[in-house]
Amino acid sequence: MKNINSIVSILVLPVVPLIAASSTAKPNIVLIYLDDLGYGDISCYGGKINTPHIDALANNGVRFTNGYATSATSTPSRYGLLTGVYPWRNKDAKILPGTAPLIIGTEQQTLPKMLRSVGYQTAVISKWHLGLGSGIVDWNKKITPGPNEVGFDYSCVLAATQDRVPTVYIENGNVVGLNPNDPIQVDYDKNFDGEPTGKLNPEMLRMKWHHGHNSSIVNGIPRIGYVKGGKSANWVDEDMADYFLLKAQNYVKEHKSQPFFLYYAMNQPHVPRTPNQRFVGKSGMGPRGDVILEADWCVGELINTLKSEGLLENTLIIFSSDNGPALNDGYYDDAVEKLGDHQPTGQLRGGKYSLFEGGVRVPFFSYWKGKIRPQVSDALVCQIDLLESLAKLVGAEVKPTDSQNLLDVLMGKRPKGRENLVIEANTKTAFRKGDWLMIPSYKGEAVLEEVNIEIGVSPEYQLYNLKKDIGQTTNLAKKQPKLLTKLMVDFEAIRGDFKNTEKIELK
Ligand code: NG6
Ligand code: CA
Repeated sequence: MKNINSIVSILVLPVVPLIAASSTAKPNIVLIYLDDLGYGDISCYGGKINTPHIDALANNGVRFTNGYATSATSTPSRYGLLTGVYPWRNKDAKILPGTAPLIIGTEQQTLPKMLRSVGYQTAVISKWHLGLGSGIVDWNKKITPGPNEVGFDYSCVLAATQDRVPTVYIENGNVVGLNPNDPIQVDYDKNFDGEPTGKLNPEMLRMKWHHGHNSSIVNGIPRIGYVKGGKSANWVDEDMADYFLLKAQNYVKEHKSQPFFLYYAMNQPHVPRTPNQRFVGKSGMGPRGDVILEADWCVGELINTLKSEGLLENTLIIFSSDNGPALNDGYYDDAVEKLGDHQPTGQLRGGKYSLFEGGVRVPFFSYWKGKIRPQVSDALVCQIDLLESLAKLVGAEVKPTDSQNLLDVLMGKRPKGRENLVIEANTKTAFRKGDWLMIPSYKGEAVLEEVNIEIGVSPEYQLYNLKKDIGQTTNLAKKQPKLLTKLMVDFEAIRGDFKNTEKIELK
């Protein structure tokens, strides 16, 4: 027996490393991307909201302290994430209405297409917000082009945001649960005759609007944009997290035979914050805190699925958020009143919509069980870098974009990231180089009044040393004119001629 065993092991042993090598070359990739989650919103980044499932990944992976979205709002950030191109290069990459056409060209290079070129199966689940169709969309027919035409084999998404119509799930281009006898129509300019609105029918509301959000009412929640019909297809807001989680879990279970890329674009804690009953009141911070708990639970459940399917060791997980936090983003939901001493941006200045750090510096970490050594990294990394970095990982070819190969940084093997980065907020741009952040002179309001966020706009040039002054309290532009000039030159070499818009657009 002994002899047979040793013969077997001699025969088997050399085969094992070969199998391991080929299965790790193309790991599954899960990109978990939250909506408006701030740098300080989760406990692993110092937040007062307890997020054990997210923390377990962050604390066992490379947790970046200088991880950036490209922009301070959703559409541009997502554009950068999926194309590797700075969003300010595309004039259409700004907060889109639910009826906007697709802003990624169907010929354009994308992250999912790159992965598909080397055999990956690809899926996007939850928030899209990059436009659908190529003009006027008939929501009762197959909606195309959309995610499936820019690289995703499978898509199950909301068109724009939870606060925008249409309030329906769209799976592979088709509205889910639509009754042909009750066709759906959507318009962002004018209401349909006889349809109630948040503005005119406050008695129908179970959530009050603070600014904007006073058009059509769905499930007692006033939204942005007008809709008529399609009632059977309306989502139940409180079930959305469970709905998308189940889709993500099923996707994993059904696609484990070949490497997959799952872009799980969760919509928490964007408005309207509608936690499932299981999470209501659990954070003590009102719905905003509760939906962060809900998101954390979803992450834990997805990890459990990866574990039970035996996939965790062969899955690279990247976690981030599309932009910084806003407390009052248009509804009265106690986000400000119940905040206590939780700091959604950590110590960062500004927030969503802002060129200050609170707008663009976000939670960002990579986790790969058994492959990545736990560490905190202060390397400068940006979501646009995923295109080049993941291409390097899987051995795919990519055409040059603004993306940089930071694979070793994501894997925790190199401490140094990018040299510089252009950040964007509502078409205005600023420049980070090393520890310095330079914001050019801009006309316009310094504070986005309704949301009560400083957006970083000032007629004065601004220069901050982020290493010494993370809260951007001391403008050193006048003290360091030479450095300012040098940064301006470097910035313009990348940015070229930049626009100076007068007022932030919210619509
Ligand atoms: C703004 C909305 C805000 C939010 C944001 C998009 C108003 C007044 N405000 O226009 O509530 O929906 O757009 O957020 O309508 S993002 O995270 O998708 O960029
Ligand atoms: Ca967002």
